[in-house]
Amino acid sequence: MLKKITIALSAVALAALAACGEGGSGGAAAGDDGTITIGFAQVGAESGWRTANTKSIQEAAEAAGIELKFSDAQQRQENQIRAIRSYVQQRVDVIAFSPVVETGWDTVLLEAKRANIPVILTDRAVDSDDTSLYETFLGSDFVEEGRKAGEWLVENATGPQKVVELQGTTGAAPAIDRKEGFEEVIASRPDIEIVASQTGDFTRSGGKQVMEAFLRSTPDIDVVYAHNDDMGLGAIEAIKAAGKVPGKDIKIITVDAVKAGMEALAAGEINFIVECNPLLGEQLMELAKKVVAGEEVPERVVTEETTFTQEEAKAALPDRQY
Ligand code: GZL
Repeated sequence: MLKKITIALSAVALAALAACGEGGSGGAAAGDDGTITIGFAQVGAESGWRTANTKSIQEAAEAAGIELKFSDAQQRQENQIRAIRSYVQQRVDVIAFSPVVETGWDTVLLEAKRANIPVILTDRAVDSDDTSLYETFLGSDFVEEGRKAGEWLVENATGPQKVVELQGTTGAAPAIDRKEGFEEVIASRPDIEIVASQTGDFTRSGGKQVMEAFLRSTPDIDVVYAHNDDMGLGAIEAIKAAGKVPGKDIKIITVDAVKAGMEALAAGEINFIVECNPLLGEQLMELAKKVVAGEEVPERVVTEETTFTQEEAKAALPDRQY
């Protein structure tokens, strides 16, 4: 009898120890030789911004001596979830990802938490009530980016404006927030109206296809507000094919400020670009080191960024890193 009770108590003790080790606070342990391994689940390769963001992360990991496991989800949430699960199984020291959409992450992030693997959000946020599921969120203020786009239009629009909007990926934080910020500002001008709005999924081809449809269905478009440069560049193709002059017959406002967008801005085919900085790699690696070491990190790290007019683009282009 005593032996059975002893075995039972030992099992309980072991279970308690295991439970304590899971989801406990404090940093994960780095590899035996001190090397940190980070698992990064990237959205995809949908835009010039994403390409620059991936390059920044890969280069920063190498410079920091951090081992990077990297996956490209091709803009599909199920692929990102699968990648995060694989990083948990591989017992990486820290997981980072850019959530393709805001919702549907709690289950897999709880699995990482129970495995005592800290998670860092980069670029895009998740919409979850449980902020204990991640250590910090490093990325832009997309609502402010939308406000900046709206402010340029309000300041430069003399008279009524019919606006068509090329939204980013449905459900993605930048798409939701850039729309919110833009609408918040143009609400001050009843003569500025969004007459059509549809997702182009942050891709050049998506922006072109949607703009072709807008040009067929919506007469007298004055302005295109594209949630990223790539969709704006697609819209330029469609506008030219329709025999109109982009930047003149139809004004174009975009977000990102990647090289191709800045070149179109300097050439007068885009009128204004709100910068969204993709160079998050160095900050991410510094945060990863702190998190693995169990050090405190800010709940939110907002990236610095600016805006560009056509003249400012001409001056800035020679020094642009992306
Ligand atoms: C914004 C980022 C967006 C870019 C797009 O931080 O998530 O995704 O604006 C990219 O170019 O596809």
